[in-house]
Parts: sequence; C-alpha cells; structure tokens
Amino acid sequence: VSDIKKQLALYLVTDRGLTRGRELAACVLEAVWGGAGMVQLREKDAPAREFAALAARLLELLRPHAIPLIINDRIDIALAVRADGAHIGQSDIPAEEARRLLRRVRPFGKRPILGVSVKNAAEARQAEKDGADYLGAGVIYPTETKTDYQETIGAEGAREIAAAVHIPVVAIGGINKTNIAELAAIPRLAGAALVSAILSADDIRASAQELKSIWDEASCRR
Ligand code: TZP
Ligand code: MG
Repeated sequence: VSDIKKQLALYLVTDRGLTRGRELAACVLEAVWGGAGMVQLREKDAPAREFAALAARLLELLRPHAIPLIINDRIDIALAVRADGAHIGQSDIPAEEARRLLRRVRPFGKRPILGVSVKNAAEARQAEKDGADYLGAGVIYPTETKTDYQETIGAEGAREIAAAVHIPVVAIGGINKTNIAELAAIPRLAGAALVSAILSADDIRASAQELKSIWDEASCRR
C-alpha cells in the first residue's frame, strides 16, 4: 500500500463556515490527532489572499506531522505556498493542464499530488489518464455542505468508480459514522473524505477517531 493510499483512509476537507465558531487551524489539528491522514483546504468564499495565508499557516502546522495539504481549485495558490498538491473538479481547468502546472511545485522535493473529483467511471478513467494521483468520488449521500450537485451516486457509484481505475479513490459527500462502514466494505476504495461529520462535531478529535476506527475495522474485513 502506497503512502498516499494509507493517508487517504480519513481525508479531512475544510469549510470554515462549519466549525461552529472554532478557529480552523485548531480544528484541523484536532482532526489530525484523531487520525485524519490528509487535509484539503477548501474555502469557496475566501478571497485569494486570505486563502493563501490560511494555506501557509496550515502547511506550517501540518509539516511536522507529515500530513499532506491539498489546495482546492486554486493551482496558483498551491504553487505559491508550495503545498503538497491541488484538487480540482470537472468545471475547473482540465486535469492534464493542472498536472503540467503542478510539476513546477516541489513540496519536500516530492512529486506534487493531483486529486480530481469524478461522479462516474468514464470521468474516473479520463482523470486517471490525465495524470490524477487520486480521485474523489461523489456526491455519495445527500449533503448540505455542497449545493451544486445534480444527484447522489450512492455506495454503488463509489464501487463502480473504484473498480474502474488503478489509482486510489476516496468517497465524498454526506459521510458520517452511520454510513462509513458501508463504504469501507467496498473493494479497493481507499478512504472517505469528510467535512461536516468531523468539523461540526462537538469533539472533533473523538469524531475523527471514531470514523477512522469504523473504517479500519470494516475495511480489513473485506
Ligand atoms: N464534494 C462532494 S460532496 C462535498 C464535496 C466537497 C461536501 C462533503 O461535505 P460533507 O459535510 O462531508 O457532506
Ligand atoms: Mg473545484
């Protein structure tokens, strides 16, 4: 199992609006202590300068833990702060272009990570061909965190996507402690990416711990 595949088992995606007033950096650290292996900074409403400053701050905090920080949407900011990679969707610049741009960043002298959001097997195969390192498959279950999606793809959608490619796939959208085991049972699915079930929890660390232990237990039985 590659490094990134292990790190993706519990993938925290941020949204400052969902921390219930708590400082984002502190929440991210709590999640990491609870077992999140990778973090994506996704702040749709943040002005670029603020987004970059937040990214730089999180990088500083995460480096000692060897937790990769992935920047959502903004390849330019990922390059500027020397983040570990970027994550793009189907309406962002094509993955092939993103891959080319990202080659200019050398986080720790390592290859930068490119993640791509997909909703079906065809998009997954294309993203793999374009040079994605991992895929986010969703929206799995109904969620209020993302508003611009057409329909949910369910666990079945995640299963088809994971079976269609060789790179790691994480499920995203509406995942919580009541449904994560169903996903962990899917062959070759690398992990789950979550926003609200972690960031809005009363105890962020405990919530991450619980999600990770459910994942670990259900995925080793498959
Ligand atoms: N992409 C697909 S669903 C989603 C994103 C960013 C939001 C997931 O948030 P939550 O709170 O885990 O449902
Ligand atoms: Mg995007």
